[in-house]
Amino acid sequence: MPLDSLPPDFASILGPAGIIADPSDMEAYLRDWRGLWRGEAMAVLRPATTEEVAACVRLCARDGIAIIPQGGNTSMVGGATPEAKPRQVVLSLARMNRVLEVDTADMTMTVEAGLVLAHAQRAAEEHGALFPLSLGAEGTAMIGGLLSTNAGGNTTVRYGNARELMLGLEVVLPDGSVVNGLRRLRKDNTGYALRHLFVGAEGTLGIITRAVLRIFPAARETATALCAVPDEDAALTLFRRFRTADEGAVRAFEYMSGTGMDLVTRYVEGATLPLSERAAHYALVDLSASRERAGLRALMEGVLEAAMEAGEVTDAALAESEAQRAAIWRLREEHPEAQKRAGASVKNDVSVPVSAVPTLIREASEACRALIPGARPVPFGHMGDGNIHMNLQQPESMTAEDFLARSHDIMDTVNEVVRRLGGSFSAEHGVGRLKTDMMAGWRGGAELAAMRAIKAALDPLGIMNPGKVLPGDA
Ligand code: FAD
Ligand code: 2HG
Ligand code: ZN
Repeated sequence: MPLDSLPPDFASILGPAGIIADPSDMEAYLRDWRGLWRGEAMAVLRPATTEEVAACVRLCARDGIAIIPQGGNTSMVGGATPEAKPRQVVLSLARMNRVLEVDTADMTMTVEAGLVLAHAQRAAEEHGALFPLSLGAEGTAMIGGLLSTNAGGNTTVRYGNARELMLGLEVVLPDGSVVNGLRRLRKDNTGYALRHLFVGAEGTLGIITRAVLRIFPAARETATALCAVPDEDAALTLFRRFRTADEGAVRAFEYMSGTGMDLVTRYVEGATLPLSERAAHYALVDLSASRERAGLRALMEGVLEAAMEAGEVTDAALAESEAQRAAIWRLREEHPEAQKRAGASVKNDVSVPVSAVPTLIREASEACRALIPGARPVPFGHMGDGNIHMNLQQPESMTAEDFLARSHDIMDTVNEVVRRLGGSFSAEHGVGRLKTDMMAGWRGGAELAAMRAIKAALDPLGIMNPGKVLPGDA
């Protein structure tokens, strides 16, 4: 497919450092993390300021060039990958990566959209504070991408999703005008809360360029345990025990299956199980407190002892050092990488009411095994939020191509269970290009019509991330 050439005005705005046009240098921007999609672009634009972003967007609007905003390109749903079309650019925020201010009086942090999450965490730490968003891709994912997908991750149970961590946004709209909403107010009821429109919009309504984020007091005490549990119900009962004992102390509560843990210990170098025996189910409990002598170790031991007496926990390893804590977390965080190394997999990032998680895992696993004999369910994730990655690993006897050809059947099969349990087909990864065909069935009628009206009002030319989120929005 011949690509159109980039009009020369872009070079005069961005200079040589701001444009990648060499095909081999562009390659990493054209492919997604999962290796499922590859698209085309006339160029990758790398603006360094909001003014440069706005000027680029104005040129794109003038010339009818579609824009695919990109942060760390870790999307699980192909949201940041261009399609195979002749007239589009990837707009990377990577050069806009500064921490502009950390304010420990207001407990806010103002940053540019291309700041990598791990760097945001470190900046908060350097000021004795905490930016709590935490997920496996934190070394690559950027604040603009995290806000645009309303990312969840491991600490949602305590601190909420990315949306709850955002107070203000600066956004370049599809006509190149700039909404300067970089306010740091806890209360601000002044008409439509426009900032929330862009959180979770996956780049279809505008480009986030800067954000004011909430920060929190740093953790002064932590307690972390990996527990072997007999079944999914026991894992949920354990979560309830901790919540009842001290809801404020639970920083994360994650579920993992024996199958997933086997993949991690097999495919990830140095990952070893700190328990004497393999189990069919595991729970990772992470407690933290901002005060010293919070008694988290006693809380952990007390709850685990009671759970063991009740037969809900069969074995547990408590982290005795920061290194052991990191090693336990690694067993959880490496699930996506281990699945990738183990062959083809189909992901189902779904949510149900927390009480329905055990039923979801059991029924969806059973339905998937019946659909594709030999396929291995690898459910894991954020049990405390009702968000399970109900993933399926290819059978050893099947080729990756044959297995992936069944992706939509598999997703439909899982989603049937999810629908019955009152859940959602996308909990934290978004819709991207992977799930647009599910929107009409799940969010049809007035809800989808309202979304289309918002899209048409803000982006009448349809240049912002076409083909993503809304069905038929090419
Ligand atoms: P990208 O992938 O670059 O983009 C994501 C979407 O946002 C795209 O639609 C893109 O067009 C849009 N976008 C990017 N930047 C902007 C901007 N500045 N303005 C407007 N739109 C923009 N997700 C979770 O929620 N929880 C997890 O626990 C989690 N764990 C993960 C673990 C691994 C190993 C990996 C690879 C991914 C994981 N993800 C998780 C998914 C992914 O990291 C998140 O969706 C993340 O928010 C994407 O950030 P990014 O900077 O990579 O965005
Ligand atoms: C996680 O929780 C991510 O690790 C990725 O959301 C989930 O690989 C997945 O399906
Ligand atoms: Zn997740």
